[in-house]
Amino acid sequence: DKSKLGQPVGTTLDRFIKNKQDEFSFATGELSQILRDIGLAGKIINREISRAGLVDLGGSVGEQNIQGENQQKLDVIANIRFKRALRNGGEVCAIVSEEDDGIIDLNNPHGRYIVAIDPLDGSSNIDVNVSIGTIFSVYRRLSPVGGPALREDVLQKGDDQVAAGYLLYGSSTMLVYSTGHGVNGFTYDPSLGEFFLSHPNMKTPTTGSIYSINEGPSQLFDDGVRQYIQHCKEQQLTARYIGSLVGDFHRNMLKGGIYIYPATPKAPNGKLRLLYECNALAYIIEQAGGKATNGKGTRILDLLPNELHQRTPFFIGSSEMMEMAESFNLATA
Ligand code: AHM
Ligand code: MG
Repeated sequence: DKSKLGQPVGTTLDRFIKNKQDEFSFATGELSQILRDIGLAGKIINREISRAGLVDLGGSVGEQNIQGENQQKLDVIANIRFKRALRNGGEVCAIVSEEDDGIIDLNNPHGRYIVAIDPLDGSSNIDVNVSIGTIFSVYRRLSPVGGPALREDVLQKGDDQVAAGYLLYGSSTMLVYSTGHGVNGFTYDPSLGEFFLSHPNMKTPTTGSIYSINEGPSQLFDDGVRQYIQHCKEQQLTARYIGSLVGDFHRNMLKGGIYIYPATPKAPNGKLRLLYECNALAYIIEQAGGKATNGKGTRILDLLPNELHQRTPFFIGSSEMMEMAESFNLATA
């Protein structure tokens, strides 16, 4: 039994990465090592999450991260686990994380890669047993090896990603990633402790019937966004919104749909963060045949960041739905 890629069913993540390393001759296997490190940390987080209701890991530690959000204990745990895995792997010199203010130097001055990560996204959903995720982007550093990573290393545009992906801790745990040669998805088998290739060469439908937006504050949205939502209703599309970006994104990518987190007067750049939320998913959706923009006609992957925790309005999904949405002049007040 063979998958579409010619990989035997039952291909583990490690085997798949190994095969790809041969195929694309990733210079030294460093990128492969990073993906394996992320997979390993993901397994550990998966274990912690699945016990969250049992061992009082849920709830807030009573501290806020630098963006004034309540940090969940699992946010902290996930942040530590990913940093440790990437430090020990040795290939990554610095990390940008949703949970840390500045650039995190991993004391790997010879590491040639940078990782931007949201270790646990949608963490307000932990206490209510709803899916959450990890989102990551990998960049090659620009500064010479041997010294510390610089701001220019971490402020690269999304087009410069060399790999990106996410883990979804859902009814199954999945790892989905791309190195710019299509998108592949792996499902975790907890009894074997392995990720297996389950979704080879993922493509998103060119159109679909799902729209995903938190419509509560719609009175604050620009006219174009409101009119597009009205259009979705007139078309009798299906509204689906978990409030966990990875879950909402993953569903829409598989089934066809559009996800929107627009700007409001209070949050003129929306809520979601360019470096470790939007860029990775934009890279994945483009690899899967879809589109991602800021609703002002600019591809997410073209945005040049100037701050680590910069936000952007976010429109992402099936190409025809994105084109329809963009035709509503989304940024017009
Ligand atoms: P977080 O990084 O603090 O978890 O916030 C990001 C989450 C996304 O997962 C989700 O898409 C969004 O916030 C939901 O926001 P809202 O509750 O405003 O709809
Ligand atoms: Mg987040």
